[in-house]
Amino acid sequence: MLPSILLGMVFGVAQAPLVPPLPRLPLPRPAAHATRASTHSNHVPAGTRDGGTLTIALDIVESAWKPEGDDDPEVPVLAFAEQGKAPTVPGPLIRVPQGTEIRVTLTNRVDSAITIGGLRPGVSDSPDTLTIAAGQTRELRYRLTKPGSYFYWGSFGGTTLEDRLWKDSQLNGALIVDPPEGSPPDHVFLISEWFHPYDDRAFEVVSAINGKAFPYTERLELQQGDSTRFRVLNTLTLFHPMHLHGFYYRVLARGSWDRDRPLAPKMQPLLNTDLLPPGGTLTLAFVPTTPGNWLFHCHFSFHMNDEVSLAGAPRDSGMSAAAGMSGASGSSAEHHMHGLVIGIHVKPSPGWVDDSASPNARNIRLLVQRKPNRLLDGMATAYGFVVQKGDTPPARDSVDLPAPVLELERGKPVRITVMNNLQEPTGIHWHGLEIPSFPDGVPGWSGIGDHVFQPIAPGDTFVAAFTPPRAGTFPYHSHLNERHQIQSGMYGAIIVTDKPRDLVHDHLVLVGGGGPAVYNKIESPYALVNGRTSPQPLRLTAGDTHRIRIVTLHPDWRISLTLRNDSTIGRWRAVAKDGYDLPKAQATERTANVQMGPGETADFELRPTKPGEWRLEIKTADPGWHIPLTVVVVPAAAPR
Ligand SMILES: [Cu+2]
Repeated sequence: MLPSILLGMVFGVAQAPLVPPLPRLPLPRPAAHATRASTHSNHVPAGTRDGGTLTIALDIVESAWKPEGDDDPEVPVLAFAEQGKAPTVPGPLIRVPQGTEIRVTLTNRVDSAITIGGLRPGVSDSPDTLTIAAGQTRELRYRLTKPGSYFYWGSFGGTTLEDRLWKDSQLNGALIVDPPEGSPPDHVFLISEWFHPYDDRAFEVVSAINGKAFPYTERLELQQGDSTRFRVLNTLTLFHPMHLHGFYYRVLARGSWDRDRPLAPKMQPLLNTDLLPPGGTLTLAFVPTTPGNWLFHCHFSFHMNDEVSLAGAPRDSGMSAAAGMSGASGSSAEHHMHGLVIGIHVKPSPGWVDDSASPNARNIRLLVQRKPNRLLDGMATAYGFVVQKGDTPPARDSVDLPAPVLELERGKPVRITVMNNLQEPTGIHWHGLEIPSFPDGVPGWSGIGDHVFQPIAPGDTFVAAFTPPRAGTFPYHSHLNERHQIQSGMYGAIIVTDKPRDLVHDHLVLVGGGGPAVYNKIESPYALVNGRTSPQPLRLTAGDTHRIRIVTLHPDWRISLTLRNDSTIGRWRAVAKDGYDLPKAQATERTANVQMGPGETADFELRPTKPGEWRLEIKTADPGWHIPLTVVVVPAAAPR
């Protein structure tokens, strides 16, 4: 597996404006005897239950998998099949009550040895794998005693979960152990990826949830107000910042393929974006309180755009006309999203009325514009925002960096008129705000019934009317062609408060894109902190409590932030996550270091005791760029 840095490098170049897309590459063909894998939504458990025993026979077979539409490519994979049935991607669901005895017969029907992990979570303290030679059968008997969300997996003999590329990448199955009293209804989402590298470091890749990539993923039909529970299983060696539109979710457990860690109720955070680690699992619950169309998706733009789609890639490896074929598929706006996206329709309760429109709303006119030669030492065009003040519009080629902070008052309605002065369509998402679906800003998706938000065409306007119900720190950003538009600057902060901010003690650190990542060609970082590659220092006062609001919105990177001086890492108190104030048990003082993915916000309180100079080191979690932000602590004003 290529580390995400390489993903960023290749994809970054592909997304640079005026650089043609990489040619689509020929895909390997399924073996002649391969059986088409069916896909499923992890709702029906496999095997035969008899009292306290589950008997299941799993074969490992050559298969062919179609992760997207009927006309899109089919690729070769190894897959699990319940004996006597067609292979499936993901593999058969194993779901039993705690204490069940498992009798599993594994038969390797492919011509390589296969290593299997994750079938026996909780049985052994160390990671538990076994290898089955080609043609061999193994029988296992054990008891599953620890409730939780797990997955089993297979890889070529002697390799591990981390080594898998394309052929063995779909050897995955969900394994859920329910407590004796049972679990509330849930949806089990298994994330997988088929990744085919080529010699010249190019690749073809598709990312899927339960065997299908958006827009072919399962559509959830929920009823307004119904408790909803997800178990998310990440079989990749990549992180995924999983973002839910419209609602906060409660994290009930975080784990990995071989162990699960339930959180005590008072330690369960409420958030809308959580960084799911490689091999990790996440169990979450939420209540869809507002009807309409919503999304649950990975917030890395290259895990939800056409870079993780095989549509358009040639299937015949003899085809030479492949070069130059575009990967873009479908012209409907909904199809701007691919890969790791789940669509959610929430049906309104009887009698529900949308009361978000208000005649007394405050008006904000937000212009979306571009300024050539503004980023990357003049090499790249900045995309961004300007708030119009008065009747005279600002210059058409002006862009404010950092983007204007939208200072909103909790409970006070606003009407934000977005004017698109770009030469391409866009849509703006007010990330994390609990507002109606229509202004949520996902083109071709947000809305209810046939009242669906459409992309804002060049020269057009869109009015987002809503009332922010909660005080906190939120991002706003482009939700169309995000890789390019957010990389180029289309992101900013929304700060919702009850009273005007005390700017002496309340500080914003906005980290995000600073131009397309044209690696090795330029010196300056392709990122900005507070709109600059060399940000202006923060000024704090010794003895005072300061609030630092961090917003990270680089579409490609996990970002690490550490407050330090030459010898010491500082300490701060966590006070909010994703705009939600932390309850007392979670609002703890801790080492001033945090790792955040795109779309996450976090607020910390800092009380420097004496004057001096600190640095907030802001850098990519993987090798990439580094921008230090100087933090100057000045003496407290002399007492009078
Ligand atoms: Cu992702």
